[in-house]
Amino acid sequence: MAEKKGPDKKSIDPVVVEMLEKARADGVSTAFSRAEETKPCPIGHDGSCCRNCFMGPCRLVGKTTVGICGATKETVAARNLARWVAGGAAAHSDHGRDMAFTLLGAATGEAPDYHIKDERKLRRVAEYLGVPEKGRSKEEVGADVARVALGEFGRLEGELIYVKRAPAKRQEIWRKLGITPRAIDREIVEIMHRTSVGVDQDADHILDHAMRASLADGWGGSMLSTDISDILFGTPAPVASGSNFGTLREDEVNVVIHGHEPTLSELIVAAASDPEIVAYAKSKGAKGINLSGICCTANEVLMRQGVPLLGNFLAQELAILTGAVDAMVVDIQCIMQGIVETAKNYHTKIISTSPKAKLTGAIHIEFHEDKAMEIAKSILRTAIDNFPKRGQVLIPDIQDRLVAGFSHEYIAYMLGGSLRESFRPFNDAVMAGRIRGAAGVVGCNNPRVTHDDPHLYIVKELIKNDVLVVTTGCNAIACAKQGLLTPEVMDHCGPGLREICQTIGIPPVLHMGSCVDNSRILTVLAQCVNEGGLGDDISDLPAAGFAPEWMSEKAISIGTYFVASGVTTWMGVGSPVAGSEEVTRLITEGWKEKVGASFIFEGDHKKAVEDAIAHIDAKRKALKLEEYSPTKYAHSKTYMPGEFAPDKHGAYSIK
Ligand code: NFS
Repeated sequence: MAEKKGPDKKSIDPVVVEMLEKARADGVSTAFSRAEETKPCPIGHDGSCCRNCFMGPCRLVGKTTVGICGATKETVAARNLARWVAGGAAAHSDHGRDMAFTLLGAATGEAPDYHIKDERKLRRVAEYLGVPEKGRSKEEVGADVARVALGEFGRLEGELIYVKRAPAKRQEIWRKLGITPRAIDREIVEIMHRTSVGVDQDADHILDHAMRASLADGWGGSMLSTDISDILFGTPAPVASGSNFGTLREDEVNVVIHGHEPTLSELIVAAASDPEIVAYAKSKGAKGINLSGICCTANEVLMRQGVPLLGNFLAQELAILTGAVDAMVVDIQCIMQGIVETAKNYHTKIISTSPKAKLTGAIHIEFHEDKAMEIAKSILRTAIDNFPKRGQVLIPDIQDRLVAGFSHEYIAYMLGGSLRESFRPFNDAVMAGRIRGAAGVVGCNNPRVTHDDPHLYIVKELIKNDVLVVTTGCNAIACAKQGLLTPEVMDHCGPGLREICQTIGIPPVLHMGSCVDNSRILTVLAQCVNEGGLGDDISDLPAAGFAPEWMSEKAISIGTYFVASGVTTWMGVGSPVAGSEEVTRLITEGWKEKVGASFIFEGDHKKAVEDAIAHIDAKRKALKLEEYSPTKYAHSKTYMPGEFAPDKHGAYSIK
């Protein structure tokens, strides 16, 4: 029998360890304890269970090699993976659609509490989308941008407009393979059709379409979501804030915002400083209202408003255990049903708000954009009324500082200045070998691995080896909690990367936002290629992707569109297609031939990062760049005791 994990092995975050001890003492179940009690079904885990009709479910193990209809292991594993892409792409894209409706409401006056904040971005996006903007008011342009965006979901013919944001060669690869996304909804629906009983049976063919639907997410639904959120709430620029449970306040009403869409959380932020609401909080004995975020909502309101990050996906139940959370306000996605049960043991009110997501047992205050501020205030009043009902409170006194807010616009501005925004200095640094390459490290938490450990190990290894890291989602929150989003972390970087970060004034780990903001990473990659000197396609770049602790369908969609865009991507935890060697081959070697990148499931995060660094070096070699030398730029730094320093072979260790 496997050794039971004590709290100390469940997370490397001391706050999580402390709260898990409290959970045990209080007799409260959490995702961590349930993961211990419920082992994954080994057949489903490997992608060998087909439940797409009622002749089965067919479990393809042992002597059973085909299902009742004759479906093989390859077909079943490919269908299962494709359906996950459909789920993930649907979630991101439906979020994007709602952002477009909010923009439409803001522009027409039907959502009077929303306004177009970033007119410059609006006019840029209008240009991309072919909306005339000269001589027109921002409201006129905004309404047309929203309509064109909404049209992308059900586009009747042609290709998604944003496809042209990709480098020309990448567009050619997609067209040649027949995987250029046409309409966002269409690609998702087509996955569901093709994978229903008796339709597409060729694993390779099913997987091609999975790539197409994932591209409709990355270069469609998610990209529109990011752009429209920036138009409505502002394009992020560097912002300082804090993270972890130490940001909760004993003497203030703590409202935790959790979920994904910024539509509600932005209004909660605005309502929290309304004098009438502040006065109401004081009338109940609190000093004010303290907001903090969980999951990707946290990243959205951090990037634009500086609201502190309370924790990532696995912290949601634990926050309630502090006894200090007066309300947890949720909208959509990554919200565990378990929070309602946990809250029954404490005073926390769980408030669901989305017309799409009700939580049984929670208070439902449905959010509608035409009455947004009024509803946001009523939510806050419910939280304030709960403040006097607090029992015993335990707030671990641990927090870290962070700098976030690195939109692709800001990175280009930072590198080139406001008059000549450009990726030139970055490309030059890569070509000179000061920066070895770049990696996107993103995605969820998963209690099947030690919480935050693979996330942080990979990021630390990368920066130590002169690889610049861009981060989003739960990885960004893990990095924040360990102080990796501050300039001080420079001392943990390789010398070349440090020199560049010091010159430009950026941390080596750049927080680019929420999971839909992975589309910002696609834009950065395209801009690097277009800048010149690093090949003519994304697959030429010395770059890698990681989702070290993935668990959701959304992470599968993200990983698939990274790969289909040309970035070899390592997914941690384990493989959901392990049951089929053929599917494993198709998404690694097969996709490498087709789209120039592989989708690799590797449960050993130490091996994953080693392989990724070797991959980055191979890409440098193919570009005929100078061979990377870890000691070449080491002269620029005198190493002090306790710092990471290279030996004469370039291996880093604490001096
Ligand atoms: Ni994205 Fe995973 Fe959820 Fe955000 Fe976190 S769990 S796929 S990172 S919060 S969406």
